[in-house]
Amino acid sequence: MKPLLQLVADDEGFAPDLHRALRQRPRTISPKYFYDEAGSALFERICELPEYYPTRTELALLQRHAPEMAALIGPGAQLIEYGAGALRKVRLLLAHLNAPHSFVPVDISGPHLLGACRTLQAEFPALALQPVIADFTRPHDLPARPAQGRRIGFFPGSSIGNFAPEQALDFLRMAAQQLRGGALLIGVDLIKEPALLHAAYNDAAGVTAAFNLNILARARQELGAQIDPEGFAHSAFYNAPLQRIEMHLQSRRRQQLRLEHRVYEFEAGETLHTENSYKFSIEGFQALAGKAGFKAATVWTDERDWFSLHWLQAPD
Ligand code: AVJ
Repeated sequence: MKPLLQLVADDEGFAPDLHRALRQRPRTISPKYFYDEAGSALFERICELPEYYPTRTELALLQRHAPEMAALIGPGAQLIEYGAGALRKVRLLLAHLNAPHSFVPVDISGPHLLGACRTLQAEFPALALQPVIADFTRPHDLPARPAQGRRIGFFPGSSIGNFAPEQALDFLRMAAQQLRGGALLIGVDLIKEPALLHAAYNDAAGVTAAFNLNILARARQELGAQIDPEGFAHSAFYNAPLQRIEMHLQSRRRQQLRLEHRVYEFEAGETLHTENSYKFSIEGFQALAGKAGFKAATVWTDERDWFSLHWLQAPD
């Protein structure tokens, strides 16, 4: 198991992106900076929360329909997982696959990915595992295509919801090219009653708040930023017209924040926008996928229509 490591360009990274975020109005930073080791661990705790329905609902759908999905994937497939994380969901597919060519998890968090791969390899000793440490939202290389089977993409968790509509389209266009001749199996969270959405991002135990605030903890630890740990509050709400949950870090008072000799002012109530989590209708998502060149096929949903998994055929 030899990982393919792809470094990001020098002008990219947490420090320059955080400076850019703090100069901008409104202030916005990419949610990819949530996922250091502590953040990844907090996200896994979110997935276990009673209020956070997406993981549980998607896992049940995978469990129920894995044989049918494996049949669609077919023999000798090269399975590519975008933003692989803990590799919990893919196990359900792998267990049913017919002689897969290889499994290629792509993730930005190297240590986390390699740890998860070691555990997976122990469970599937015959599986060819080819991890790629890269930011899957930027151009990246993959191991060569199989001579026989197809490339199949797997993008669970409704992580597509983190992208603005134009970025989601860019990602889907990139995936359509990478997966030419194959397909994409993608998890998409559905529009539902706002109270249910609100609860999922404002859990009683405060894990989502800790996850959100972890961005500031990282800035202090990694970049030596001077930020009052008590100075910001977690804020998450459903923006119905834009069909998205927004997460922000909201300044509790007027204050200053120092990052590498620069000083930034926050007014009381001013926010740093840390994440969007878009929700879709089935038709709305299929239309978006269609614009990227995919052909919508099977859709699996739960009884309450809270979450969906889509089988999208990539162009030839
Ligand atoms: C991993 C992007 C799908 O949007 O629900 C969970 C991240 N943020 N709680 C989501 C998240 C707050 C999650 N995604």
